[in-house]
Amino acid sequence: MNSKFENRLAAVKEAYEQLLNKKNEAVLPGNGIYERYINPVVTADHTPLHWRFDLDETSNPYLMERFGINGTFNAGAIKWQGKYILVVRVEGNDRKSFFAIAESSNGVDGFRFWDYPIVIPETETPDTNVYDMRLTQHEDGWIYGVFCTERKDPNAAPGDLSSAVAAAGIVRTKDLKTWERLPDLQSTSQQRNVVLHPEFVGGKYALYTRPQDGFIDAGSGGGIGWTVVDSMEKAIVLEEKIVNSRQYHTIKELKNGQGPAPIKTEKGWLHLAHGVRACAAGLRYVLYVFLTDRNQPDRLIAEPAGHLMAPQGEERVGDVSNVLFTNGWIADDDGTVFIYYASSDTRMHVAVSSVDRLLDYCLNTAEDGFRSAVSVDVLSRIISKNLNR
Ligand code: M1P
Repeated sequence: MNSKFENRLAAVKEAYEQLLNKKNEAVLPGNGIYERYINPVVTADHTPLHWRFDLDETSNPYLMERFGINGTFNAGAIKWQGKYILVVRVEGNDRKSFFAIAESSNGVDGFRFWDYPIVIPETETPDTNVYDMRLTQHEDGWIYGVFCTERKDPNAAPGDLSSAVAAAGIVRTKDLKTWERLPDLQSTSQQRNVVLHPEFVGGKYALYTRPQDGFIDAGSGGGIGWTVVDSMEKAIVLEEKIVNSRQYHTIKELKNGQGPAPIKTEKGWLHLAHGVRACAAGLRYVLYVFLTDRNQPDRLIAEPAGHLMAPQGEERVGDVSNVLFTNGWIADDDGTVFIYYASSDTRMHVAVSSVDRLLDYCLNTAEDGFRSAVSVDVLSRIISKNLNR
């Protein structure tokens, strides 16, 4: 006869396998730029049972969770040995994030976590929290992961238990299993959303940065920055220029951060980023794209107005509601682009597009005119063209 424990274990396992085997479907007809998919691709419930439960009846007779997972979001992405790999930000119920790899063979469903989370070696100054890794397969032969390392602000006033300092932590690997920690990026500003460009530029490593005066407030931080460094083993921001700035009355008025490493195309470097504005409901995070020059990746050449993706339906609700965030995408050899995005700091989704479609969107959508009258003019031209065919 089965014990209560065994019955419960069987039920938990069945629910888990059903979730992991659920097929995903594109939401059609979509907007022509990309297709969203019906189901999230990775949720807290996708984390392995052997992480969450002690599976030994003697020490866990109620088969209760011993390690709660609060969310799985903001994943870096890479195609590796034919598999779609996400380096997921997994957040425990204790609010600490860590990285773990989930892989799928088709990129839209069937994501399964590897058995163990990634072990990130620490520097002399231990990280309090680590999150949002951007993966870059660099032409130097390494796969780099640049992530946010957060530590308590040493200058916080007594009683201030919230002030923190964000810096860019750097790791590299050749097999996604063993990760070498390099010194953090040295910068006079707080840095989150730092991303390594995949190619050398003028013989140097190039980084997209996001200078901020404070942990939350951008202050004088102008948007997506750019810096070049001689070495990733001692990376120091000496000069920083703004590639894509924050702008009044746009989707990136308050904050503007690079998403994953850009994709090289015939027409330039295709970038995915997030913009933030403040409203009565709090901060609203949306995704947008822009294009920079193929030979000069720090020169902006095209940017459609507004967002590419904004939170919809259940995406709008979660731990930090009204947020879409991305730090991972994969371009397949046939030009298919898998955009991995997180909703509301809670779960991971995919949207599928192509390099051609994203370039068409980037180059043939009007840029922001910064005034209502200009938007009406743009719209009127589209209407007239359609009505006078
Ligand atoms: O909570 C929304 C996002 O807030 C931060 O993003 P940013 O650096 O642009 O402010 C990050 O903590 C990110 O992880 C989070 O999703």
